[in-house]
Amino acid sequence: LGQRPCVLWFTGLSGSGKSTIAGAVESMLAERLLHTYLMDGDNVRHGLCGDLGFSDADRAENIRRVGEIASLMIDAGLIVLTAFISPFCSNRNMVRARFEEGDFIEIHIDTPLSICESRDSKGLYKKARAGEISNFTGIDSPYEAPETPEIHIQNYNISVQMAAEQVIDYLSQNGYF
Ligand code: GGZ
Repeated sequence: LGQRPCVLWFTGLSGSGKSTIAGAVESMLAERLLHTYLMDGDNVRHGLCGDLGFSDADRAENIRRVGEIASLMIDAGLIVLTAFISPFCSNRNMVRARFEEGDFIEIHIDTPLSICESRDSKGLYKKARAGEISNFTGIDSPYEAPETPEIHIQNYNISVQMAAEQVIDYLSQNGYF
């Protein structure tokens, strides 16, 4: 296959750009004829994790299941991209421990809360501020930023293209393709 399977684990606030950047990375990998799969809330939280909400325990279980599926997809030879808030260091580190060294690549999409909140594409921050949604990450539920992610992207005043290229550069420099 000319590719080393791995999971690209995107973490960051709602509205930080995780899914958008992961989608752009996936397109760039596809141009190189690499085999990928992208998991995010849109294709996981309705089916596989349709029974889960946003309590700390439910988020932990969401992340655990995504990690297990990603592990199976690595066995199938894929480059897996996951885009979940995954707000807790302990949950992310639990997933990391499931993988061989180098198979788990943590990518922090670091966007200031004020920017995420000003985008508010789904109006969820507004609802959270109004108390209509509880346990909303960044408002009344914590986000624990990774201390030593493999890739740290400050997603502020840069294009999606530039953010995605940081991931592509990391993969090519470290021999994943
Ligand atoms: C955070 C919530 C919440 C609460 C609904 N807190 O911007 P979105 O809409 O598309 O992304 C958010 C998504 C987060 O799901 P994850 O599976 O990524 O979360 S976790 O990793 O913590 O399990 C948001 C929407 O779901 N959403 N309620 N209370 N985000």
